[in-house]
Amino acid sequence: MQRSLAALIAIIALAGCTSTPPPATTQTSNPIITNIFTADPAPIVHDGRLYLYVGHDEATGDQMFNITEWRVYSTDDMQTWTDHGPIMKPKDFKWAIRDAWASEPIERDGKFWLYTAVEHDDTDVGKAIGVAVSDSPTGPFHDALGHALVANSNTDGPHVWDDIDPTVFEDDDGTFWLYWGNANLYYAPLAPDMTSFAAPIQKVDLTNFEEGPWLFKRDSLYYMAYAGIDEAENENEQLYYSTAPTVTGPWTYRGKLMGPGENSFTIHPGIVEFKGDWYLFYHNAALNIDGEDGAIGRRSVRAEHLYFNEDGTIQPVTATAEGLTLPRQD
Ligand code: FUB
Repeated sequence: MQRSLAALIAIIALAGCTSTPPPATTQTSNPIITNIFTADPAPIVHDGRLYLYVGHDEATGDQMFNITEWRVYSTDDMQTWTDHGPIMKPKDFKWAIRDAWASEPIERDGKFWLYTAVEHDDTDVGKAIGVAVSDSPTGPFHDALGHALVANSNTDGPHVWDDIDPTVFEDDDGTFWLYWGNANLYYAPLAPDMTSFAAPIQKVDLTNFEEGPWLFKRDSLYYMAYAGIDEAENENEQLYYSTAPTVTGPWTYRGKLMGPGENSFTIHPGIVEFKGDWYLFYHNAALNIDGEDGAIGRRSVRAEHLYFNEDGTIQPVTATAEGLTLPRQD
């Protein structure tokens, strides 16, 4: 009797030693940056780090936006962020006067090319796409061309701010593609110099498209996520996406990715795979800094996990204040 009791105790003790404790999880929170207002997140991965490009919005009072510079942050674990500070201002383009609007960088042969939207000076009108270059993902960036890559006069849009929100992508054959636009979605292949186009600018219609395109590829499918408006449902922008078998289409509308941003007319996607998991970056205007409430301007960037279904469609994402549970819990 005594022997079997001792054996039982030994078995229980052994089981206690060998059972694996549940993995420790960490919870991040949204927004990611809380000391300044930031908009239009653009994440890229380079050498095991995720670099996040944002516009720094200094709007006050009734100002819509006052985005004065682009800044970059980086992380290697999605929890701890390093602030690399400002990397460029709109006036670093001699032909631009203000508005560090949405931008996206890409690396080619050790150089980092930043495609970005700014307000043109009075030698053209409205918004334009500029291209800047740096030897490092953290800048500093300088104008690579000396004039706009796309000025308002180069496209046939319904208004003067249709040339904004560039998204840049390298296809499997080594061709780099630029998509951009507001109301109209334009695209063209970049020439090897990255500062000119290899073919004429074309236009494509995507359901509900408004602005903020973000092009990426997963397995054999091309994805275009974007901010769009479905007025029957909501007067504010929401995130939608379409997919295609090639980088130029044909695009199939796949529905809504995320509902409208809190307090915000705009929303803006940035999607990336990092260390095996996919993330959706976006912005809303839920942050309050020193009494400056969120508004159409004064937005802040955030991140959520992104889940794909077996057939390549994406599960709709809900904006959370809790942010990411790491490691990801499936
Ligand atoms: O942040 C300024 C503009 O608002 C961006 O270019 C658009 O995508 C929208 O987020």
